[in-house]
Amino acid sequence: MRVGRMLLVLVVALAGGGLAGVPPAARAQAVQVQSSEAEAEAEAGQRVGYDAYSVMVGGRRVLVQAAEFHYFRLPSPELWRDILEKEKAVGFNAVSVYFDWAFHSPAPGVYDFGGVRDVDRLLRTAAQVGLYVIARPGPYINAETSGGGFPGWLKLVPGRARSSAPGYTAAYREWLGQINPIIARHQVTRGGPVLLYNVENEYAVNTDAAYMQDLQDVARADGIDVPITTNLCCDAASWTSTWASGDGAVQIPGVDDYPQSFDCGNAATVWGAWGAGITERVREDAPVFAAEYQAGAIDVNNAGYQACRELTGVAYTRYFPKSNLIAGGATAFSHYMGFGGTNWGWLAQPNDVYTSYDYGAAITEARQLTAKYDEYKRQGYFLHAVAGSLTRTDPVAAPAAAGLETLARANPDDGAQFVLVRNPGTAAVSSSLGWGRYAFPVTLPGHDAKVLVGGYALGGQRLVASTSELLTHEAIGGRDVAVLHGGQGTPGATVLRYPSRPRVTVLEGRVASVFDAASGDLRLDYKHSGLARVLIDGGGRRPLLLLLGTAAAAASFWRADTAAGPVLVRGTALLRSATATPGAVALRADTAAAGPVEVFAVGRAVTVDGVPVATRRTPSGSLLGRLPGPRPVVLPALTGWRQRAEAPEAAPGFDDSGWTVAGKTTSLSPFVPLTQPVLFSDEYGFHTGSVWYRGRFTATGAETSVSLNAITGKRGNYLVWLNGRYLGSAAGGVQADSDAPANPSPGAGEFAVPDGLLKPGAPAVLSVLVQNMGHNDDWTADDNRFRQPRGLVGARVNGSAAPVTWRIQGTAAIDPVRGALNNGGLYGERAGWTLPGYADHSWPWAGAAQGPGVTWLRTAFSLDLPKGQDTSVVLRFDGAPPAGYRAILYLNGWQLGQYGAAIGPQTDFVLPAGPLRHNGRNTLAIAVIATERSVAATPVLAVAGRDSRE
Ligand code: IPT
Repeated sequence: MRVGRMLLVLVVALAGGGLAGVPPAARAQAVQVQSSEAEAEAEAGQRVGYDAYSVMVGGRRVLVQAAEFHYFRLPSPELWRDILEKEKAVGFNAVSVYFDWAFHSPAPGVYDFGGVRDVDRLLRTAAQVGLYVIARPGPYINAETSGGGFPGWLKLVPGRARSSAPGYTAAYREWLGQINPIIARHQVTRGGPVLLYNVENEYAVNTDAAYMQDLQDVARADGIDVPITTNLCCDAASWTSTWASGDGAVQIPGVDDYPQSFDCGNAATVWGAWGAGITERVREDAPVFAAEYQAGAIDVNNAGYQACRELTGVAYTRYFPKSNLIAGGATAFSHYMGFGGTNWGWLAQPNDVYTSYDYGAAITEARQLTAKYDEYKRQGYFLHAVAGSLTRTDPVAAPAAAGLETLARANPDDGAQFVLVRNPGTAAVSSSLGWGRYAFPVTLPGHDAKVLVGGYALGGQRLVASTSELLTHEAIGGRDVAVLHGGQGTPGATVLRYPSRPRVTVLEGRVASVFDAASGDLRLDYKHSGLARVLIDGGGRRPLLLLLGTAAAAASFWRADTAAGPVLVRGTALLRSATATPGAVALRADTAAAGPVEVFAVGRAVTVDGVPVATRRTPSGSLLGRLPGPRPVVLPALTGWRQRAEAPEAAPGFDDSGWTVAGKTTSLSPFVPLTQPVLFSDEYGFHTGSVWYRGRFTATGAETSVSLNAITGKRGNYLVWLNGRYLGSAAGGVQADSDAPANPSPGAGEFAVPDGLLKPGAPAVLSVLVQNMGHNDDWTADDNRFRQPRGLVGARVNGSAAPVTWRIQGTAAIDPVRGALNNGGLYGERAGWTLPGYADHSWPWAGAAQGPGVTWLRTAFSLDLPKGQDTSVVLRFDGAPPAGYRAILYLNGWQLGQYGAAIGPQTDFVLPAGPLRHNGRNTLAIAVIATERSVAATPVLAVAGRDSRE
């Protein structure tokens, strides 16, 4: 066994030189080597360099095609592999990853890298899948995460965040001291996947060069030896530094491009709202790096993420990223986001996002592939195929086409030309492209673009020019197989050059060919329709199978590299990987429905997920078989809900003696408390979710009302009781730096004291439940936003001068498995009502109206989902989110969502495998926080997607 494995490793290592742009670790995956010992044998560190054209690994140019992925938004390490395999399968060779400080650190000096926080495992998985990693540990990451990645406790650390102030410096060095060694040991230079190391995030205003420099000095001292990058956003006019020179300069400054902005509600009309999105060269000696290339949007106006997917859909993707390539000359870029995921727990920054971080990405939050994924694949495969030429190009004069815009680049060494043809108008244009000696008909719909290739060594062939876009070309079994594509019904022409007349056999479709003996040019003319197949052999070159299809036909192909060369597969819903031995090809593939599968590979036999597939040889030389679809999935109805009201904290006699006394008089926040003492929840160590306050005073009987102010971030609220009597609720304040002067009384609520409620001389208790929604970001690096308090910021009993003494309670204890951001401080959370083991059998059946206040619903269900099949399950509420209450959803103790009209439009909540037991018993708990008497809706289970897979 061991001998066999070593032999395979050797074979693959030899073949590795031919896998241009494939991370070295992909070789390990290609032979399914799992043992780290074998991996170590296969891997040796390679130097990462760069010049003005591209990044280089071991002296070889690499076109870095990445997608952003946030492990912290998918609380299921087993599913990290699923997402990474999908990013790999789309043709990308890298993944860009933020590391969220707050996700790992509940308190100063306390760091957790276990379970869903096991970033070592993440980096290992990336290596096994064969993806490079762009590591982005911040310390500031933005990313719509609570605090922009800053832990809540940083609010108590003196010194401006994102500066060289000593307090902040000590804090971020503590984080880097934890995360850098992990990243460092997974660098390409040590045989791992980490290719680039990005410091800070869009650090362009209120900058401090000493801080920017220290981040890099610390990284170097911690062993980071790959190139250091940063990402600037988006508008050069506002940058105070480009970090291209001087103190704090990075090696490869990148630019974030968001051409479509974030107005998802107007997806139909927005086109380049934030400009053409052409990434600029920031530093002359470094490649053009689009560190974040818009690939979705945050749903700032609650239009729903499907609208964001349209805003940044196929049309956008066909136009802007292609322009970026040729106009900007980018050879490294990352699509933000490739997969958005979920703001589970209290991960979200409250002002821009709700639970879902689907982002309208190409892979949905429920891990399903979309039409945008198809477009990524068309571009991803193309770039993979031409990377050898496209990683070193200069602008050249472009062939012209009346009514269309053209731009071109060429490789000075091999002469390959890349021509962008785009239609900036909204109406279709049919024109003629004068390219070399040829005039080719071209038709482009409005707002569409193509990148055409000419003068190009296509495997063993000479491609003179083509008006079809290239999907890929692969050398398979002694011949070239090339796939070209164009819009349905549009004209296509391809010219290939031969030393002598070749034989042309049209196997399928209608393709006209003319050979010009003088030039040796074979010109093929056709209309893109279905998939035409042309076999060209003789002519002094090895055979070529030319597959000429529509864009949809192109998207039906998958490619993978194996030790015996590349494999092309047509059909299946996903090709995860392939392994080949002379004689057979083994695919790991998903199907969404029964259907044909066609395999272009060396060998006579095919297995899919280990099961042999009966195939026959086609005239194209491929193997054609049929695959079954996934098995049906039956989900149980959710019944047997039990219900229990809580909020004992509202009752006057509640024992709060164990709570923290809130008596501070000062705070580091620039926000001046409206009354004393300081009640900001962070001051007392409660950084996450709900907090309770109890204020005691001696009544005079003259009290008229209670005036409160709470800042919660957008979507938060608070509920107020006096001596156990519910007085009402108010929306929490959202106080950004800019409205500070305009809004001196954020989150104000005025609550009348009912007549006769308070007796002169008797003790009175004011109970306030505040829903803190997470911390503001620090995008402007000025502390006003980030240090904005949470919780009560002012409290006054009107009509009385009696002093009020306060106690506060938040999260009781950090959940060791689910982490610091999972729970807030509701009574039920403190008492373990969220957990599967909690005994609720004495609770009454649900259904009665409850509230205002806090009510819990619980039920359990068992699943027995088909094994070896990927089922994506969601929790679905019927109808629009309710206005009278909000619900916090827990699955087996994992806080996976918040539902309510004040939160956002979301009605489907993804239940990822891991937290969800696919074959076993599960418990759901829902905390309903009602501002009025309500009957809470109960959700159902639904299937968001199912794919067969092993
Ligand atoms: C840019 C950030 O770098 C990233 O973290 C994320 O917040 C993203 O945008 C938006 O989702 S910032 C921007 C102003 C485009």
